Amino acid sequence: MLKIYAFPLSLPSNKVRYVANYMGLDYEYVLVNLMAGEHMKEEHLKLHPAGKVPVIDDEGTVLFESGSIIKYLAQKHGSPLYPDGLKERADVDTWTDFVTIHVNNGVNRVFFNRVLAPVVGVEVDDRSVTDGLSFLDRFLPVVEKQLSESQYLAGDNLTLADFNLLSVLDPAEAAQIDLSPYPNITKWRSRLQNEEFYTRCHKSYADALQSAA
Ligand SMILES: N[C@@H](CCC(=O)N[C@@H](CS)C(=O)NCC(=O)O)C(=O)O
Repeated sequence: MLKIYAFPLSLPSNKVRYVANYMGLDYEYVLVNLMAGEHMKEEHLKLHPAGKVPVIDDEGTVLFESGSIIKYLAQKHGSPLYPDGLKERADVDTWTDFVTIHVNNGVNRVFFNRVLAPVVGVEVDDRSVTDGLSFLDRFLPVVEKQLSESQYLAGDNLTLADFNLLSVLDPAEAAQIDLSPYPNITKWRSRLQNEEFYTRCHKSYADALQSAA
C-alpha cells in the first residue's frame, strides 16, 4: 500500500495528503514527528537524503519533493488534476511555479517570523517580515486577478496548482496575513476548505497548530 510520510504542520506534507485524499487513494499515513527529530533518524534518512517530509513509498518507489510526488500520483492514476494537453499542463506548471517561488516565499517569511521563530527560540527578523509582506502585496493581486477570470487557478478545472496554492495559504490566519483584500482567493479557498479531502486532514491549519502546541 502507498505510504505517505508526513507531519501535520508541514505545508508540503498536507499538499500531498490533500491530493491523495481528493483522488480517493488508499494510503497509510506515517507520522514523522519533526518536533521529536524523527526526520533525522537513520531510518528516515534512508528515504530522504536530507531528512525532510513529505516522502512517499509506493510499493518500493520512494519519492520526495511534494511537487514531484503529486505529479507522480496524478500521472500514475491518469487524473485530470494534471491534464495531458501540452498547454493545459504547462498552465498547471506555470501557476504552480509562480505560487511556489513567489507567494510561498512571502508566506514563509511572515509565518516563520510571526509564528515559528518565537516557538523555536530564534530571533525574529523584522526585515524578513516586511519583505515577505511586500512580496505578498505584489504577487497575491496576480493570483486574485487569475481567480477573478477563471474558476480555478489554471483555468476552469481543478488541478494540482490549486492544491499547491491551498497548502501555501494554509498558515494565513496563524501568521495574520490578511486575505480580505482578495475576495476571489477567499471564495475559492473557503470552497475547497469545505471539501472532504481537506476536512479529512484538519478543520483548519490554525487548528492543527493549536493541537500541536
Ligand atoms: N520543497 C520540499 C520542502 C520539504 C521541507 O522543507 N519540509 C520541511 C517541513 S515543511 C521539513 O521536513 N523540515 C525538516 C528539516 O528541514 O529539518 C517539498 O515541497 O517537499
